Amino acid sequence: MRVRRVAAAGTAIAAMLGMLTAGTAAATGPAQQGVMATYQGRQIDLAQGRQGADVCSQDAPGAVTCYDLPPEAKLGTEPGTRGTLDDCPYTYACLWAHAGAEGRRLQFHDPGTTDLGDWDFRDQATGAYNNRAIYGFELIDVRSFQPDRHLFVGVGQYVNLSKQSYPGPGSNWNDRVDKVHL
Ligand SMILES: [Ca+2]
Repeated sequence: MRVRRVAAAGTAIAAMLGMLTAGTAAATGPAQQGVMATYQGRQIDLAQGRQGADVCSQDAPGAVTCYDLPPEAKLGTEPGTRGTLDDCPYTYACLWAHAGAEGRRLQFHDPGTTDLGDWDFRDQATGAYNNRAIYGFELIDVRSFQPDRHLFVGVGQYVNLSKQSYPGPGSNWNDRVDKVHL
């Protein structure tokens, strides 16, 4: 719509003014949002924190639900307890904050690239499990002025990232993942 109006104005100056106006509107708009999720009957912006949610699940394009596990199922989401890989639903790619299916979990169903900063989970993953029916997924460490690093997780594979070597003396992939690509 805006493009058509600018074209009708017919001058480069008008086009520039239009761009400037759009830029000003963007700069004065609300703070950039992360992923919006449904949690306890309301919408939360995950980039502002998960507000205590045990699990956040991307179940369909644009559909993210966070929830708390019932007390008897808390095992795995509290520090020092253990869940199992079966906590990751079939057809999902899962990330945990700690190794051994322990800690808070994110799970992704649909293809796409997810910036974990939008999920309050950047540089936090330690466990990754691929319970998808087919296709692997990639974990990505974003680096400034250097190529990003990628780690592939095959179907049925569990990776303890703290035991996954990363280039550099004594380095590993723990707490490095910035993006997930399905
Ligand atoms: Ca990183």
